[in-house]
Amino acid sequence: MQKRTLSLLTMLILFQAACATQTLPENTPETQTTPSTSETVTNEPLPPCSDPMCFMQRSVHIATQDEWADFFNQVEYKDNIIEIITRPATSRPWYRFAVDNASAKRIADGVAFYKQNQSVALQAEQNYGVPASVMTAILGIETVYGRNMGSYRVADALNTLAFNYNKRLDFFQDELRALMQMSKELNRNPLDFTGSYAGAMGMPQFMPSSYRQWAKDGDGDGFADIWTSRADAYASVGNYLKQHGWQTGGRIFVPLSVSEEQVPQLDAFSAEKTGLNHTVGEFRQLGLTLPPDIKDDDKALIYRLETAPNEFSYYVGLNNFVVIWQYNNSRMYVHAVGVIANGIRSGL
Ligand SMILES: [Ca+2]
Repeated sequence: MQKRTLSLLTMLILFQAACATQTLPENTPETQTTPSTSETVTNEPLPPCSDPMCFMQRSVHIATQDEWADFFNQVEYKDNIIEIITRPATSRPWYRFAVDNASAKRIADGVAFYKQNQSVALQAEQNYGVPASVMTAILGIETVYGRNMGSYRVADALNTLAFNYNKRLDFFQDELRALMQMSKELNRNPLDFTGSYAGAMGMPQFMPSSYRQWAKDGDGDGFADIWTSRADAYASVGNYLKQHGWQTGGRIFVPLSVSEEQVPQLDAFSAEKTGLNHTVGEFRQLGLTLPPDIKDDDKALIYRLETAPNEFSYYVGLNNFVVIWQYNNSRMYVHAVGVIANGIRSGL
């Protein structure tokens, strides 16, 4: 190990002579799948580093060269992570997605989990204004209520992806820096943390940058322990949703009854796949019926889900739909959260 430290440092010194001295901007886009927005980029970003040497040089504002060298001497490269992440994504229709993510069993387990953790769930609901059922549903989809949190060392996962997953080198290099930062802030070894193959941690599956920004200590022991403290997991999810604009009392989605002649227009809305570009009033003018408590000027979108082969149901997504979308950028994910949350409420 010592020998490799020396060689890394020697290489670093040689490398420094050749490498530009700019540093990367510290703030990078939010990790968890924000719906696409067009933000103005004023500075030309540097291309991502292709190796730890360059990365270390650009990251000395986070940790010293010795600390980084020590880190890179201990982390491992995990072949199977690259295999998993580069597997072609199969796009599943809702009726298949729902079997895995919003089944009756998932809902029943959610009711049980909610009941077991009712006091901390309701405490978080009170603190953040997000229904306990919604936070429970997110923990249910992310990790089956804390059962599948992933057993990779986050350091290994990020080290593997940051220099080998070419599609998202920047993203994972930023997360690697965030991991080092959070370790320092928590006074822990960066190799201590476990998570998924992509570096998402604990019951709510926060990436390190999200942990630093949104994780909360719900049980008051001074540590936002999203791995083992359910109070902390609830508080962290609640805080994330609140900070992303959750409207207390607002709905996630509303199912629509649709006539045959409305279908082409609704399909066009559904194909937009962007944020809240329309208003409820606009949809009412098309003859769609929405519950009277939803105001005409509430922002809204329309989406459809394939509920059986070639059969589609249509929904209006409201503000809180887009808030959950920022947790995971998939309409089926958001819909599943709504379905589980409704199921939990009915099952209590
Ligand atoms: Ca805690």
